Amino acid sequence: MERKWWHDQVVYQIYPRSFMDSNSDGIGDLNGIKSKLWYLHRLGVQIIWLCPVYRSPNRDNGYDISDYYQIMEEFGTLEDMCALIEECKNYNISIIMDLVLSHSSDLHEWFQQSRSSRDNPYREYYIWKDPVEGKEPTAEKAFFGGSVWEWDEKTAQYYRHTFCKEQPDLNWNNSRLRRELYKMIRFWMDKGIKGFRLDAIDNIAKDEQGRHDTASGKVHEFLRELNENTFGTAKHLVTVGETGSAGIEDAKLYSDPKRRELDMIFQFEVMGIDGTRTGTVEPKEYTLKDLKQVMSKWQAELDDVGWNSLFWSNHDYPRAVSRFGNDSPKYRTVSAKMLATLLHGMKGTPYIYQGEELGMTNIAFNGIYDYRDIETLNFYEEKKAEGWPKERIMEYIYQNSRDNARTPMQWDASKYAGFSDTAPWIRLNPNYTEINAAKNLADKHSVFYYYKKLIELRHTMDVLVYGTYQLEYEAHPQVFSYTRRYHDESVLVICNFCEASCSIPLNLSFEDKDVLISNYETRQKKNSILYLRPYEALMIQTGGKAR
Ligand code: ISL
Ligand code: CA
Repeated sequence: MERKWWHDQVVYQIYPRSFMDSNSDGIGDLNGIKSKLWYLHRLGVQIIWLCPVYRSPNRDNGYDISDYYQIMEEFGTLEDMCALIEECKNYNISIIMDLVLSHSSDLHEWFQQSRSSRDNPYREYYIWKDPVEGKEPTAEKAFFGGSVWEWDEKTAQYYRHTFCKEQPDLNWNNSRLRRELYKMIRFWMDKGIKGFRLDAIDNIAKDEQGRHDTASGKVHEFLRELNENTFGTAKHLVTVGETGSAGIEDAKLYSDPKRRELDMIFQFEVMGIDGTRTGTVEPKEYTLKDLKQVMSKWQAELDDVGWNSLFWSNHDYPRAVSRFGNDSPKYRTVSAKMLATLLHGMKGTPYIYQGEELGMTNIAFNGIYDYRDIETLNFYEEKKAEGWPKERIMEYIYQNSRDNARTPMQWDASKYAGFSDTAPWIRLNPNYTEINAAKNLADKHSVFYYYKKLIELRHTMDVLVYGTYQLEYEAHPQVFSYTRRYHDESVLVICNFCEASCSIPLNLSFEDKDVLISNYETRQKKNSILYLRPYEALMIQTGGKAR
């Protein structure tokens, strides 16, 4: 496999609205991010992915763009963005920008033109259809509730929106639109952006009826053209496509370097394993064996072709430790470290979502009035109308709301958590007095320093970057373990996923110096049995030079 500069790196995802407020309006901004680069540098990350910072009316917090060439007023100016890019260089940090190419805001000039008349030159930038038998042309449902079709009185046609109705889908069948997008991307490349995360990019192909086209392979044609006209023309860029619908075979097509589409994709098989955001409201039961099976399958299948992205959460999903670990005071830290060990030992690019390196947790606000996410708010209204009792709706929201991940970054224990000196746009998680960056930085056993060490290991050990993957103890109900191998180097990762202690047979003698990292200080091994305490995790070097 050809080595790439980003292969041994870890990406840190920033949700700018909730990261750091520099001008006391309660909203995170670019200068706020700039003021915290030292922190990211200390953690050791060299790539940050910025969620959208373009001009936007914020129906969907920046994922509804009204001007791709401008910065959102609340976040700052184009000068601030250039200054951030410059300052990042001093810390050896590259920026990946979020590209929302599947849709725009309804307030974008293109859509304003498009909806003004049927013969407007921008009409074909969006997807307009006549009614079929007096109704919506297809039965597809939008992600944020209702039909994907919205009736527009003025020109008497429907337009399509995969997400909310203020996010009309761009019509990729129109080559003029595509060229406009390429031009815009080159504008940002010229500003020094080192990569892109392509939002909902599997959504761009539509068939004649305006339906989401997943079968024809057109999405791959579009991506190759995009690549050829933009990021493919520059070396040293990295791209990751968000592809909610992708299975293994799609992933190979998207991320096989020979095909020149994308470097890697986000697939959502783990994110959907318990039913969260899969379109059903019933929670899905799953076991650790299911999780092992899904993660191992992706490791094996993308081993030679393509590249994995590894993540436990992002701005659309609940907090990792609350969802896959244990966020009770007793086990929060140890289980957060266990999850980190498991993920960062795998092959692919790990992504850290802001606050995950502190073990930040989910939130349960008292009432719907404290929630801000459009998906959550629409869900609440929809279920209320269906007659769900309020308690049931809130229970669901506590588990699943995207706002779990969007409460402000917890910097310290001062009022407003050091995020701002005024009330933030969304309420803080009250546990900020306990869980915050200052406290983590002051404690060498913190989750923060654990992540730092994992990042360092990846920078120094080829086996973690390029090694093969083999699942161990497959049938064990509470241990997730695997071996990585690269030439004569090998590493064994062992994670107890549960609160209960357990044991495994281990015919291997190892010393403390062979333990690359662990969330416990001592080992419990007798004869050939390794005893594992609650959420215990170890990464052991089992072969190679240093041993
Ligand atoms: O398809 C999915 C999972 O199978 C969804 O998670 C889907 O990929 C996701 O909702 C798309 O999210 C992205 O685009 C949205 C935006 O609200 C999200 O924040 C963004 O991550 C619309 O732009
Ligand atoms: Ca601000």
